Amino acid sequence: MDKPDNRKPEDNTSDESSVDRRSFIKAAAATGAALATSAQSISAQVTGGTAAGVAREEEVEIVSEGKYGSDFMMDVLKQMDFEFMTLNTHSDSAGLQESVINYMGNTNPELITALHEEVAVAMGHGYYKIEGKPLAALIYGSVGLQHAAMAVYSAFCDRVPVFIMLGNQRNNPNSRSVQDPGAMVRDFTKWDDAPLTLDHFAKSAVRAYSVAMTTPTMPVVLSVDKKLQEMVIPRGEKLRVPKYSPNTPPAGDSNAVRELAQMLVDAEFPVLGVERAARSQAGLDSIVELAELLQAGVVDTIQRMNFPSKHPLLQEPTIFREADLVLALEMPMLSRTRLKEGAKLASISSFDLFTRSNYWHFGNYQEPDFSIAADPEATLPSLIEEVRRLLPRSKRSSVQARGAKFAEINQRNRQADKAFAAKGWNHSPLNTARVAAELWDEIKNKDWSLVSRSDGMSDWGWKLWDFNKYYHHIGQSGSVGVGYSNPASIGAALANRKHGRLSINLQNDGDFMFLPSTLWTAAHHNIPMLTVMHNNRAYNQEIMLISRMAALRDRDVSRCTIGSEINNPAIDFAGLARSMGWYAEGPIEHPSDLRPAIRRAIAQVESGVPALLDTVTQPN
Ligand SMILES: Cc1ncc(C[n+]2csc(CCOP(=O)(O)OP(=O)(O)O)c2C)c(N)n1
Ligand SMILES: [Mg+2]
Repeated sequence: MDKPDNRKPEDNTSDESSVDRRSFIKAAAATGAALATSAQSISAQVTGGTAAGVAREEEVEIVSEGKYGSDFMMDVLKQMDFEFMTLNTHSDSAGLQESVINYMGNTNPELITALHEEVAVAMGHGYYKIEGKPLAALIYGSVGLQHAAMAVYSAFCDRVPVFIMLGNQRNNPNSRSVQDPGAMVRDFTKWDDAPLTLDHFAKSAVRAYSVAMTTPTMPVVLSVDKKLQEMVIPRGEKLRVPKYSPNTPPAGDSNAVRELAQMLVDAEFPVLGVERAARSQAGLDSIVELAELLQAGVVDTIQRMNFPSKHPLLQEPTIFREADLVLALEMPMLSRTRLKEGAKLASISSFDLFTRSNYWHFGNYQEPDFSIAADPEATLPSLIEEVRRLLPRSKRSSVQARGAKFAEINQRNRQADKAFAAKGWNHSPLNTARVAAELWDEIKNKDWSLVSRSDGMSDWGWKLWDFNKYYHHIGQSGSVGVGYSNPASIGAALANRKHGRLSINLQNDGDFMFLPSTLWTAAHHNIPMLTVMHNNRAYNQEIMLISRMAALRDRDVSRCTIGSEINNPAIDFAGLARSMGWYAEGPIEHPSDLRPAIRRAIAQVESGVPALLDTVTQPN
């Protein structure tokens, strides 16, 4: 009889065909378990599939007697302290999944069932933007990764780390295995590997995490061979878990920082452009401090929660034209063509420290006059220090004067927004500004977090609500790929749950329908959140584009909903949500029905239940 200890790892596993009913029954019998016992309670594993794929009785191993490859893998992952592992279950990760369940007790990580692999990765995207650390996603290496690909690309564009593990069978051409699974997403991940041994897994897993978490943060992929997962670790085998030491993010060189500080101090009308500048509340606070110290205007593309939405120094992008110096903070796509002739452009960005070339996400070369390749959040404290040191007393009054000018412009912009919001206030379908305003009245005294893109509901949330904490908003998608928002919002809501925050998702109908199954995951895992539909029953942006095209060609604009409406039949979003365990109301078409529905839905969310309001809205 073969002792598992003596066998080579590759003999010591089961492939899909060997886990047939006959061998499962033998395994159950070998442990003394009753045949009627459910699969979860049988602690046995069939090992050693033969060439014909039939397991022999003597090859049955009892889990509790030894450690398996996937147990060791979890030992390695323990120090990363993954709170959650999203997955769509598959045979090539059966070893890992079982180790999470029984070896780890389904805690740190806890498995989160995703009904589509794109959901598994996009949830990681949203989760990171609240929690500041990644979750792990366990995905079928071949077909699963194909489903997940757009979500990987969105995370890459948005500089978000997701720790993706792929189940794969390197040695089995009869399975849906892949020779080089990472290849498909290599253009939009930072690093990947397919370890050959457990020792190799340990080193690569820690490296992958370190690479993913170092600025610029990005997704990484680790292909985990099924046989490695399932092998019994031979007795006496010495395996160690490499220690993970987080890298400090790259901060700007002190001479360069001093030079930049001098440029800022000398500028007459400086403006900060902020994109993915803040990674945490500390980053947001630093940007506020620098802006206030200089009384500089701030233009925010809101890819992160960089700057308070009601701050008087916040400006519209047109202000770039008036600046004599623009400092772009993690904003590599800001083109100097948007600046006035002769204006200077400076940059602090980690973009050049790592990027990829095939899938475009970078814009034209920025042509900065002065550039520091570094992480803005890590660099800002020393820049603030230098500015404070260099700012002469004699400049104080001119600094205050330009601050007053920015505040005046900000005030004008806000008044224009308010006037615009009031247009069509009583319309049915609903005015999106009214939906955002009524919602705000109900949440403003609560601890809330907007877990969707700020341009949801035509930016009205961003324009009308008071965003001032880092977790108030998760920023945009990175790729602008439709289908991101619904699952990313649930990932962010999952992160918000333990903090007791009220997660709000302003959800476009087109985006929703890519992955409606996302809702089931929220209900199944008790993730409370309020989803309010921007249900304009259309891919409205596309209708606008096609209509413009028709107008330019002097042809019939009225037909341009063809191919872009999501109507006839109208989707019953409330019914769909209820079918997956959500509290839901709608369609809500009349403004007078809105406020009571919001109150009822929030009460549900506060009792722990996800709730959806199907608000039928104006196109914009
Ligand atoms: C994956 C993907 N497919 C197609 C597009 C093209 N696209 C851009 S906007 C848009 C419409 C989005 O509709 P919806 O989410 O309902 O928002 P609305 O425009 O109605 O506000 C589409 C299809 C895209 N960005 N991503
Ligand atoms: Mg729509």
